[in-house]
Amino acid sequence: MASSSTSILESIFLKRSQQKRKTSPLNYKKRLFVLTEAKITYYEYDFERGRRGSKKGSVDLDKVVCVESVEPEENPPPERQIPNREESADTEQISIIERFPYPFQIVYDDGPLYVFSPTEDLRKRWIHQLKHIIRFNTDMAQKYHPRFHQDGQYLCCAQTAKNAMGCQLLQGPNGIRLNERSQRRSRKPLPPAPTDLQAKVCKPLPQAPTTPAPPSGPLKVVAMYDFIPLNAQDLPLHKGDEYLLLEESNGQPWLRARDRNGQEGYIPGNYVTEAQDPLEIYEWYSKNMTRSQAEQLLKTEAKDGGFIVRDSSKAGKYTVSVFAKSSGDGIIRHYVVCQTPGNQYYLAEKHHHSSIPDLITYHQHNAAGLISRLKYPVCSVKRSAPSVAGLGYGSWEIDPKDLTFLKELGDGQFGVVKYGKWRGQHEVAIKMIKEGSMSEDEFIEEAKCMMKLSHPNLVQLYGVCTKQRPIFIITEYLSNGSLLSYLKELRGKVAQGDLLSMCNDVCAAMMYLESKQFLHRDLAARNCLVAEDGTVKVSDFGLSRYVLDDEYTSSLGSKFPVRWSPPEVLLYSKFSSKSDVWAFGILMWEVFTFGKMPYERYSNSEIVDQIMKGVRLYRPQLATERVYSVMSSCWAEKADDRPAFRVLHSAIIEVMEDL
Ligand code: ACK
Repeated sequence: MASSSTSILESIFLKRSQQKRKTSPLNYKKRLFVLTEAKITYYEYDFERGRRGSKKGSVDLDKVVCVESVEPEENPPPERQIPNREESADTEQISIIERFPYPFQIVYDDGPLYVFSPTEDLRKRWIHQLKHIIRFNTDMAQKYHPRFHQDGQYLCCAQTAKNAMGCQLLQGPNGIRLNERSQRRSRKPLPPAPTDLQAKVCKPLPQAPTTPAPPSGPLKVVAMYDFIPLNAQDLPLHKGDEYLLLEESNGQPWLRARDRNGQEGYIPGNYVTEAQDPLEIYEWYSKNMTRSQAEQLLKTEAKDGGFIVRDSSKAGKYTVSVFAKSSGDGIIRHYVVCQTPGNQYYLAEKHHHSSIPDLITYHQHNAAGLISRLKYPVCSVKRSAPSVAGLGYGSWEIDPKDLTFLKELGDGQFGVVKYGKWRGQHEVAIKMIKEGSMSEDEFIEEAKCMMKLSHPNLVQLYGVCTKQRPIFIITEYLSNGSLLSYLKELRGKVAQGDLLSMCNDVCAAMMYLESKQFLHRDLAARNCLVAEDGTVKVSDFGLSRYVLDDEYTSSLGSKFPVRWSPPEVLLYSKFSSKSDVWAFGILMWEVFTFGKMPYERYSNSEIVDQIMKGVRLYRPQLATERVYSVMSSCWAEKADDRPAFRVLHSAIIEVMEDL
C-alpha cells in the first residue's frame, strides 16, 4: 500500500556489519538508509552519480523493540570521531560526507543494528521518527544496552548474547506509554535475564560507563483536564498544573503521582501529558484532526483569523490551518511548522521560536507572512474530559447502591442495557446480564484485565457488580447509540470525509487492541457506539468468548457472525488480529453503505460458498477506488496477506488528507 512504502527519511549513514556469524569481520560501510512506515531499508549508494544502488538489507519496523543512541566508542578512528571545534567550523562540508561520529542502535530480534550518523541533529531526527513509528509495537524493551556489543560481549554489562536483555532502564521512549505495554500477552518471550549460573560464569562487570547515564528520575507531566477524585486513593488534577509520576504503571491506566504540595495519589493516565510537549493543554491544538476536517470546521466558523494547530500527516510534524475572509467564501492555508537544525520553530522564515506555543503567541500578534494573524482558536467541541478507566483507582467492583437506573436503552446479546448514573453524577451504561447467558466466573476474572484497556476510541469498561444476580457490567455511556442505527439514520446526510473519519476511529481502537494482542472477535457496526460529538468507539471487545449460546458460538449457528468472518474462521475457527482485520473491512463497507446488511440477499451457507470461491463485497457507491482498495485489502484470502491495523490506519489518514 502506498502509505507503507512512502519514504519518510533518507540519509547516508555508516552501517556496522552485524556479524551474524562469529567469524565474519567487523566492517563499516556507507549506505543509503530509507525509512518508510513499515521498514528501514539500506542500499548501496553511487556517490559519483548521486544514485541509489542495489538493496543490501532491511528491518521490518514491527519487529523493532528499541531505538536509542549508543555511547561513543573509546578510541574511534578519524571517520567516526567527533571533529573538535576549530576543525568542525572549517570542515563542516567534509564532515557531513566523511565523518559519522554519532551512533545509534535499532534493536530487533537479531540484536542491535548499529548505524552512525554524520550529525547529532540527524541522529535525533531519525531516533525521533523511528520511536514515533514503533510506539505501538508489542514487546517493546524496557531496558537497553547503552554501549556497543563488541568482541563477543556488551561493553556495558559483559553479557555475551546479542539479544540479552538490556542492562539499563529506558526513559519512556513514548513518555508514559512506556509502561502501558503490558508483557502479559507477549507473543515472543523476552530474552531471559541472566540466571545465577550465567552470572557466575560471566566475566566480572566492567566499570560503569564514563559518560553519565541519562537521568531516570520521576517523569514530569501536565494535567490536560481537571479531575475530581472518585475514591480516597485518587489525587485531584488541576488543568495546566505539573505533577511527578512516582512509579511505573505496568499497563495500569492509573498512575501514582505527586502534586506540587507533596500530596500523593492515583491519577488517570489519559488526563496528563508529558511536560516536555504539553500542546494538548492548548485550546488551539486538535491532535487527531485531518486537513479536510480542519477545513470544514474553519469554513463553518467562518471567522477571519480562525486557526487550528493539528498533527501533520508527516509523522512528528505539526500544521497550522488558517482561515481568512476574502470576497468569496474565504480562503484557507495550511502551514507546516518547520524546525531549524538548532530546534527552533518557524512558520515564516525569519521568525524563529524556541517552542510551538511561543510561535503561536507570536503569530497571534503578527501575521508575518501568513494570510492572517492567528485571531481565533477554533476547536471542534468544547474539549470534554475523556472517560477514565474505572471509577477510581483499583475500584473494579462497583457497589450497586451507587447506581441510579434512569432509562432502558435496549436489549443486547446478554440482556437489557440501561442508562444510569453512578453516585448521581457520572453517566454510565449498565448491562444487566441475563442469567445463563454468560460464563460469569470466567468473565469476572477477565474483566480485571479488560479494565486496563483504555483508549479514546474504545468504550471504557468501568467495573462490575458481581455480588448479586443478575450481575451488572458498567461501561461508559455514549448518547448516540450503536453505529449501525446511527448510520441508518444518517443515510445520505454526510460527506465521504465523515464516513472515513468513523472508519478511522474504529481503526485507531483496533490498532490499540492489536498492540495489546487483544482480539475483538466480533467487530461489526452493531458493536460500535457513537458519542455525543460523533466519535465512534468500539464496544464489547472480547466478550463473545463468554457467550453461552451455541447459535452464536458455533460457526454453523444461526447467530454466528458469518458475514464478518474470513475463510480461516469459517473453516477452522482460527481467530487472530487478521480475522479482526477482515471484519474491519466489512465494517468499512457497512459505513459506506449506511448500514446495509453485507451480502444482503444471500443466506449464511451461500455466503460461505461464495467466500471460498473468492467472491467479495462490491464497491459501495460512496466509496472511491482508493477507499475500496483499503477495505478490500482486508479481504485477502490468506490472513498473512491482510495489512496490520497500523498500516490500515496510515492508509485511511492518507486518503482523508487528500480529500
Ligand atoms: O442502538 P442502541 O441505542 O445502542 O441500542 C443498543 C442497546 O443498548 C442494546 O445493546 C445500547 N447501548 C449498549 N451499550 C451502550 C452504551 N454504552 N451507551 C449507550 N447505549 C448503549 C445500544
